[in-house]
Amino acid sequence: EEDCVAGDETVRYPDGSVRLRNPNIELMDQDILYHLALGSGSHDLVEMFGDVKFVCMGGTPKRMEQFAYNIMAEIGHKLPCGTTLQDISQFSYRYSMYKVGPVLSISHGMGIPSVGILLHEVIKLMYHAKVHDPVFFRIGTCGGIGYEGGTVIISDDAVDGALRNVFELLVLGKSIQRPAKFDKRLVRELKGLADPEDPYDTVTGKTMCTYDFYEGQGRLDGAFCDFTEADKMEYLENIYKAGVVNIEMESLAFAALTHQAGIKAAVVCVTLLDRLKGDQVNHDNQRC
Ligand code: R2B
Ligand code: URA
Repeated sequence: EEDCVAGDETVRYPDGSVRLRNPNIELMDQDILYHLALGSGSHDLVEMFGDVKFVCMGGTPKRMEQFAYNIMAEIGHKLPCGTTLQDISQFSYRYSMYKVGPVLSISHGMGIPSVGILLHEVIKLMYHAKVHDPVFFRIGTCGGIGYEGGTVIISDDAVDGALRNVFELLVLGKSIQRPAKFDKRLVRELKGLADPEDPYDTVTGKTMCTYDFYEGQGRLDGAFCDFTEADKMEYLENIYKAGVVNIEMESLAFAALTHQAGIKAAVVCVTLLDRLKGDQVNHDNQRC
């Protein structure tokens, strides 16, 4: 499979556990996962997380708490009488994290810097916990390009605002670029789960990932706007012709960092609106 890195022995141990590509970590007496309020010295990470199979991330703490309860109902997971799910990362005051059996549900905040910091720490968490073959998902919201609100979009590629298929980061003042690749087999598997009876469409396509919600996504309704409506429409029509089906703000880092770690990952987003028809997101479309 051309784009399937999950079987790549250079990034995983033969038993499927996550290998860290950073030799510094093993040399430290403990590793503090600061933004998760966890650490390899302070917590038994194998005991707490060793059975994880799926790591689901989405923007907001409330939605990921709700998602954890949905998973709980789905897999028939029971909590001790009178207890509720605990936010494991509560005292980080940054991200929230819930665990339901083999599923972790974590909020990633908005944008590449936020999801990037989280991915560094969650990938290290998988390594410390000796997790085997985890699959990472981002379940998020997006703007559709030619799709009505309520459409489910599975990303088969991620590109930046200039349609480049790489995640670019300044490291020691120099630009480094990492390929942003998804596991094509996982994309097909997820698409196969769509039911023709579903009251919404499920499609696959190229996702544009931007560094801003307003100007960066060609919106006319930010605090600033130095382009015309015609300029905006020309841009959106161009990216539509290039195969872009939706725009959001995390997929590039998500694809690139999981690919780099040899972790299978997918991004599945619901459209809140069709950007070819407008800019403003109606509150009814976005509940938490
Ligand atoms: C989708 O929604 C957020 C912006 O409203 C951002 O996190 C994203 O990717
Ligand atoms: N999230 C985005 O990044 N863009 C949208 O248009 C809607 C949600």
